[in-house]
Amino acid sequence: MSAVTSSLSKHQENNLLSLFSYARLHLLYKASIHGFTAAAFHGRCDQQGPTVIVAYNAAGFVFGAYTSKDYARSGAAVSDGEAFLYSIRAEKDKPLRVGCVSGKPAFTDGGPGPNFGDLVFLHEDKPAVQSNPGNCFIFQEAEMHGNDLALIEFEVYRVEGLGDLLEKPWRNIQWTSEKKQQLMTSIQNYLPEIKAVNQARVLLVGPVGAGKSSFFNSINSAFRGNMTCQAITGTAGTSVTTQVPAKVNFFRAYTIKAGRRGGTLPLILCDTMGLEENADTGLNVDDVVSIFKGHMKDRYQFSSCSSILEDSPGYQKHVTLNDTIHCVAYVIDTCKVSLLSEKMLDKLTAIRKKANQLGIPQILLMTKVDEACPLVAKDLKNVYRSVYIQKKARQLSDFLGIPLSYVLPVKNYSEELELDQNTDILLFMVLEQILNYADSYFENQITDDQDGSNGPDKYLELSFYVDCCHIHKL
Ligand SMILES: Nc1nc2c(ncn2[C@@H]2O[C@H](COP(=O)(O)OP(=O)(O)OP(=O)(O)O)[C@@H](O)[C@H]2O)c(=O)[nH]1
Ligand SMILES: [Mg+2]
Repeated sequence: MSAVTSSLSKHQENNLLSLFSYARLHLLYKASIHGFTAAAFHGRCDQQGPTVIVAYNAAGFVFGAYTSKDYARSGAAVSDGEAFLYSIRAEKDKPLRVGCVSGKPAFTDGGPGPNFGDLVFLHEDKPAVQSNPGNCFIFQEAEMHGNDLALIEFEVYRVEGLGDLLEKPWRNIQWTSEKKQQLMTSIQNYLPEIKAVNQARVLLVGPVGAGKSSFFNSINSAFRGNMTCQAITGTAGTSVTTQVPAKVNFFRAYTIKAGRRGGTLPLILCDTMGLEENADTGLNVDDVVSIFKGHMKDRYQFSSCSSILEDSPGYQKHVTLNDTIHCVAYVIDTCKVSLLSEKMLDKLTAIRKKANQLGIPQILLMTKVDEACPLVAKDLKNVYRSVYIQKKARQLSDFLGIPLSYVLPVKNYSEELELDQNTDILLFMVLEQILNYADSYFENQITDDQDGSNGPDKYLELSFYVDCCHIHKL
């Protein structure tokens, strides 16, 4: 499924955003893809909170309506003091903004297309607008839409307020070179609690394009001391991990070196193909369970039609605690939190359930904090002061039932050519936390051995148990 993209040019988007105090736009509906019908509009735009309609005509006008209220097909006339109609034209610097006449309703919340009285969109389920100014909104038709009432595109965006900066950050970070050095040293010196295990094995799971591979590249770069791109990254509707056959559709277990000729870190980052909404595309839950249990070998080639089987070439039958996953990091794009679909949340919940059953600690990485909040883009040190990022962290914690303390914002390297101290610090903080949680996993294995009579063999038994679970699907 290819991604649905906005038809707004950067100039038009900036002009539209200038009508709001401080907001970002999420595309909910695009008529050329979803249909120029009232049913398609309501299916995607009802109960979405504040939204803005963006209609395009062949005369070059981009115009529409904002409401802070829900569409709900209630049949009621809705009053909304914040509602307005607007129009953007390339040759004009400032958009036209027309507020609602006081005391008049902003729109009729019916079953047909959005009806702002003076402008009725998707009129009679067609790519058309009915224009009748002078009742609730006063405007000149030539200025609003140039008297061209046929639409070449019609979109609706959710408008999300970005909020400001908190007076006090919700987590304290020292943004100093000493802190960076201390974090690096503590990660390099990390030793898993269990002697038989050499490296903490961390699995990165998340929707397509969330930044899983970029997270590995970023950590690798930060430790190397220069930018690296070992894992292939990119943007597309489907997982980059499946686009170039025989090149990137692999399960990868990456080791990381401290410096070019330095030693290997006590950490393995396992990168997977992205999760997709549909049941039969992207990474499937059965494959995730096989990875949890250590059965998937490095470079196993994912297949979206079937999960790994015991007789598959990349299946590792005999596993030890070195092969199992010790911590799962869910990777979610902060910009897309409110667009996570039920289907995607169901998939993530199914994976969480399996991880819980196996006692694997889980953490949530919110990537692209720079894209999500301009205040963070301006200065990464604002990451724990941004009201928007905090709101998204809380939302994610709610959606997935993961305590807020396990939700960590992060910014990956994406287009930079040089490393940045603050980006490194945030990345290392995440890594340090991951290692702490991996330790909880190891500690649990040890506390299970209450009488202390079991040496390393205990873990061979455990691994055997893991294996049996798989075979007998206990
Ligand atoms: N600005 C910004 N861009 C990011 C960040 N993380 C990733 N990106 C960009 O997002 C796009 C997707 O990143 P990937 O790392 O390929 O995502 P992925 O989760 O591995 O995707 P699949 O393997 O396709 O499932 C790339 O263009 C990255 O450069 C981030 O923190 N900030
Ligand atoms: Mg990837």
